Amino acid sequence: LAKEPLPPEALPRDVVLYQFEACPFCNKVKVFFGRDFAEFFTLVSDTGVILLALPAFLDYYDIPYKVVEVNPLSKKEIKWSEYQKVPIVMIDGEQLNDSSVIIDKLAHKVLSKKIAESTLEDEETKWRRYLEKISVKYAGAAAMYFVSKNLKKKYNITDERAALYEAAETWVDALDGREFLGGSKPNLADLAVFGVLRPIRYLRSGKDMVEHTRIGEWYASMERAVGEPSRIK
Ligand code: GSH
Repeated sequence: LAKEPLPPEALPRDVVLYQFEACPFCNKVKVFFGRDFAEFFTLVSDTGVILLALPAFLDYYDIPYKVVEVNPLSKKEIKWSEYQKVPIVMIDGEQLNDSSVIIDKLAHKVLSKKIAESTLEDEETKWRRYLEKISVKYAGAAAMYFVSKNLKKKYNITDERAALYEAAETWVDALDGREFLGGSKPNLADLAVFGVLRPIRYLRSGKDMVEHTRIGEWYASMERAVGEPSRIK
């Protein structure tokens, strides 16, 4: 499957994140790299859901990114830096300090450029708006789920699942028989929805979603199209 070409200057070639495993600011940035479910919600509330497309986007375009675990005591991995806090992100040799700055710049460098440079079809815009709505709704529902779990009110799960299933079915309806919303290749809306769902796909909620809705086929196509994570181990 040939990937949609992007202007080469729009793509970072080399992305490195320096972090502590347990730093809340780092975790905010890690969401970008598609690691964890809980962090997904931080990003939804902090920066808007469209940014969730980024890890899927980096993987789709095979942009390599590296995560460097910094020793919190010696900090020897960031000895070269004047700024001595984490997270730090290097993009093509440019150093970004502070989680908010990082998220902002990454979003601009990668996503906004793509958005700005492509003349988005109406449909794609419409779907990105829709995604913002449902993700906020679902994130809210899931946050409720964690709260209610603590309170042992497990029956609240139903509503959360219903919201997720409904969103999945609506998405499949929109595909209208096409492999991707973008047709034979994923467009940014496909990548954004995939970016949102990927962190939960193999958790209970994601498995349930694939089992109980028609989204599985599109999801599998997206997995094939996006390919292996470009994160360097
Ligand atoms: N405003 C910064 C951000 O949002 O990135 C704060 C970053 C921050 O305080 N990081 C902590 C750190 O690096 C770890 S959670 N502390 C080490 C130190 O201050 O020496």
